[in-house]
Amino acid sequence: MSETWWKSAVVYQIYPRSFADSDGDGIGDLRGIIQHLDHLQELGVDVVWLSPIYASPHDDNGYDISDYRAIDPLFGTFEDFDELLAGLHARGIKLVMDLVVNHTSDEHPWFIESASSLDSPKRDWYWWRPPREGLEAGAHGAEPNNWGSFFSGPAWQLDPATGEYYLHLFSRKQPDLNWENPEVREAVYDMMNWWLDRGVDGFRMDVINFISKVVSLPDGEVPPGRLYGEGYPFFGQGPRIHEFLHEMHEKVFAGRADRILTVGEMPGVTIEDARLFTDPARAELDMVFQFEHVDLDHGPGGKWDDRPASVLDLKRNLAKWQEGLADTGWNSLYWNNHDQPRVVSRFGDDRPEYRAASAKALGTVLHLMRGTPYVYQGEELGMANVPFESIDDFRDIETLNHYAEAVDIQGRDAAEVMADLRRTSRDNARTPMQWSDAPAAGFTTGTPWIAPNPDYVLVNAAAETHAADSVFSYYRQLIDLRHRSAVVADGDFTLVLADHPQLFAYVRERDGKALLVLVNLTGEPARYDPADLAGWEDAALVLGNLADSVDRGLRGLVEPWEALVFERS
Ligand code: TEU
Repeated sequence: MSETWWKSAVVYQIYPRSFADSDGDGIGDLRGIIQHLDHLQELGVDVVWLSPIYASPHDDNGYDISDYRAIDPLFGTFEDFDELLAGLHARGIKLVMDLVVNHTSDEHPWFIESASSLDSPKRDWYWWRPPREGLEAGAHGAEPNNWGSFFSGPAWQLDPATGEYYLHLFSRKQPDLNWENPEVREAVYDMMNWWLDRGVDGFRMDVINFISKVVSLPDGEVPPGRLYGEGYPFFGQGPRIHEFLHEMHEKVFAGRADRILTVGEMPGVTIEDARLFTDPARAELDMVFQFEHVDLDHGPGGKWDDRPASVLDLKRNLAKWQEGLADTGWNSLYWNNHDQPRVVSRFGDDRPEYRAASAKALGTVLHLMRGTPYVYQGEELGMANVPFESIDDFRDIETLNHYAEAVDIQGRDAAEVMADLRRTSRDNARTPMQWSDAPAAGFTTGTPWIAPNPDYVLVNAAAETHAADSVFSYYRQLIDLRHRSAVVADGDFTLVLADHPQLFAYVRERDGKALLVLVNLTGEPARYDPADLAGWEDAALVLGNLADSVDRGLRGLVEPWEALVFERS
């Protein structure tokens, strides 16, 4: 297999807690996934990215790991895991594990030992600091710096037993590992090799650009209206990040490159950084998840501060990434994951008359660009955001902490904050996968850990898998097109109609063959001058997302949420 096999591959992300429950406890598990492998094969995906299944207290739904070499009993056993891996491989599907090594759980033995005393041999495995000079431990403002946690509150937790604070960029139960310590790095590499030796096919690496920090941990600027300082300049892409990732490549990936996929989740990464991280000559990562396009609708106050993104915003940003990594490096392509609201509600239109068409239109835009597409569970059905009614409907620590900070501490109006949560909460992506119109969407025979989206009676796999006009069937065509077409997998990208406020249009070209992708990302008809698409008059329509698209051709009009793909050679 070539070292760049992933250039024509499509990855499917499974959030195990919400995918399928086999034992009726209301929580998804490995046997539930095993029972639905045919769904993945039917869709045509090549890789599964499996969110964490390791032992965990589940403070952050498994992104707080207490044993990297144990399967959490909630999800099953190693026998179940081995059966899942064999079942995927038998279908020609690879398995990529989620690697969370910027931090562990505070219940990990490493942290327990580190916290046990000031002179513990593992004290330096984490970031411990005394109170700010001149202040007593526990006093207001005594935290070693002014950074805030991504999950609200300060990024430091006092340990009264030793009178020192430990750093946690996320929840207080997720202490940050100190990657400056070579013992930490060796322990992580050893664990990674253990999983690859078991036959897994790579890793998605959680906030891996945060592992190198400016060791002085200085205060950050406090943005207007915010309670804490911006630590990102001192932990995002820190001074040794390329050194650490290259060392990881040499100690873990080298010699396996033709088999595995490595993708680094990198909030805040720029194109310039991504060219360095994904340049094959630098032997770091295959690709990264960038966040610019999913931050476009965040206002100055961050993700909860809504700033609607225009079609021009979206296409200019995505085109910039296409152009930025055209000659060096590689793009991952995604709209959804377990942290993002559902794209059909965010950048599409989830009203019944437009949901399917807009889901297909957004899928077309994403899947036919240059890069490796990622499909998040339910995206292939056009699953939408959830009409949460009460704060009690939510489960996500980030969401619940934000509500408490905004309403109880900052005194904001609860109804306004609830509207922000409905729009943006990660729980929009974490309600049960909708398998059928049976109770609990066919996800469980018990009580689901989080309620399903009520629209499951209409939006579900049973209704879509064999329906020719379903979102599922359309996604299957997009994936098949990538497998069949070298133009899609490896062609050049050129944005066309660049200033059109409704149309996202681009050309892919390779060895004299070309595709024109013409998508109306609005609910209004879009007119354009056919002369602006000169040379495509006789092109053949190879894909359209509306029943009558086949008759439309290039006549200067694209219907609301219509996607048209033409081919010429
Ligand atoms: O998320 C990293 C991250 O940046 C998140 O803060 C994300 O941007 C935010 O939740 C969007 O609202 C990773 C995992 O994907 C996430 O599920 C974990 O909670 C987090 O790291 C800590 O492990």
